[in-house]
Amino acid sequence: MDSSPQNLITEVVDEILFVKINRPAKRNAVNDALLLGLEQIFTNIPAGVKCAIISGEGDHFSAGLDLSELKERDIIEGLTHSRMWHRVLEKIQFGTVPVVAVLHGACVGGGLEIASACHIRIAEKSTFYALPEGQRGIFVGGGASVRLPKLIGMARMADLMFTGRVIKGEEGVALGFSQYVTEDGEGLAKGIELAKRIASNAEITNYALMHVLPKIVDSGQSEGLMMESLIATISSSSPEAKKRLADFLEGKAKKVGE
Ligand code: 1HE
Repeated sequence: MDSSPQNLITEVVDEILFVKINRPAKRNAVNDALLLGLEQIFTNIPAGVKCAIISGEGDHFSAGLDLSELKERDIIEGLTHSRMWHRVLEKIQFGTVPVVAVLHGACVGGGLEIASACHIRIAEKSTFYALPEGQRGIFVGGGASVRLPKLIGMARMADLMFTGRVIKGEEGVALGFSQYVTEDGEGLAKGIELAKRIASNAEITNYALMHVLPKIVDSGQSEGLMMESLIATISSSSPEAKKRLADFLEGKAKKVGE
């Protein structure tokens, strides 16, 4: 669409926003313009959209930071650049709709950081994960050290960086990189299936999963338990929850697994 930021394609179909990273000649490497384009998209989710799906054009999800832009920076410029990544990825993680990442090919460095900021990851079998920062003599700067240990554990993240280890899609699902793995070419269909399910949830449930659960996980036990009680009470007192509970008791709602 013409209004999409440079190197990004967006399209809304029903309640789903499709976001495609579209820089295949550079393996979807993320330069500053592309990153700011993502910020623009995830700050302005169109009304009526209930879930987003992010994927990559070409043979790869993303080769990470555009290394050609990694020029000499002084300390303040370096900090500002890393904090820009943090700001944009927080727009994805703590935006208005859950985001499903559909991965294939390279999902490395900053590409893995983008995927980690999403709420569900689906990996096609061709996906491979790595943190080449270790080999490039730098450190992750887009939030991986906070988000990735929550998915795969600290030891595994350190292993990726110490050794340059590459994890493939099927192994990655067992290790926590993704929650789903599909045959090549089938990731988007799976993404749409999940996005439709997510879109059919009560809004308060999706809100709680996106905005409250991460705070509970980051907090101490007594604060976490109190936050859980608060959000449980708020959500169950909503008219939507009351209707859904009544529907179940009257045999009008789907059973678990249907
Ligand atoms: C790039 C980049 C990039 C490709 N920045 N230009 N990320 C990395 O260290 C990964 C670097 N990339 C690779 O290891 C490989 O490109 C791939 C394994 C992903 C794909 O290989 P392949 O054979 O399909 O492609 P290619 O021939 O390596 O690359 C095609 C073009 O894309 C080529 O440019 P050309 O002008 O010579 O055609 C590459 O230079 C270009 N390209 N990847 C710039 N990353 C917030 S901090 C995050 C820090 C990081 O993300 S560090 C990790 C960076």
